[in-house]
Amino acid sequence: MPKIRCSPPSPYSAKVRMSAKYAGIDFESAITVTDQPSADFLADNPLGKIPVFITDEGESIYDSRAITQYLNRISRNALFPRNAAKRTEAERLEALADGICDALLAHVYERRYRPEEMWQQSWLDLQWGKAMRGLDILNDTPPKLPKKITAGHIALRACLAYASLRFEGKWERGRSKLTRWAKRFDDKFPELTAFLPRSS
Ligand SMILES: N[C@@H](CCC(=O)N[C@@H](CS)C(=O)NCC(=O)O)C(=O)O
Repeated sequence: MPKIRCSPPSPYSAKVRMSAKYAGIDFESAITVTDQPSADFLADNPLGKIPVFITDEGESIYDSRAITQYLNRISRNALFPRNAAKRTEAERLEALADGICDALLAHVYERRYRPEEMWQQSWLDLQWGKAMRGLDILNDTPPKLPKKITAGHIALRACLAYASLRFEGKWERGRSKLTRWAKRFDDKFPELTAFLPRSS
């Protein structure tokens, strides 16, 4: 069975595990620590980042967007529309959700890996601005939630759960369309919620 290297709080791990589940692809989760990467892990991904998808043949695939494309191919388009314009829209939604996560993660890492007296406020503000602008755009026009969703919808759900995990109470005000969207997503796809970012 394929293996996904992942960790419970990671939004990109959540996205690929939810995507695999949605696409009907069985996998085993291999919880992986990134702080002190093992030799095995680095053999799978020299960047020492998760998620990594490892096929039955032992091929490792990263990063998360390469994985969602791969999952889409092996599931005959379960995750992206065939129509070119719609596909671009889904890929852009995935990129926006991932980009918000990149900014939030940079904010978390600045505070996690540097002593407090060295935190760079201008850097934190720059990252926060990216994340909040992204969330504003999405709140203005939340994507429709049809029965057949895309990896873009899944990325957005993972992103909102990560924002709530790390920044609860700091992003939701004025963005009630998005918080309602997340609730509707969970009601419609309860089988995916087990993989949403949570503390390890
Ligand atoms: N662009 C990558 C980002 C992956 C990423 O940054 N993952 C984090 C965990 S959420 C990680 O592995 N961090 C460890 C590190 O950067 O050394 C993707 O989409 O997979």
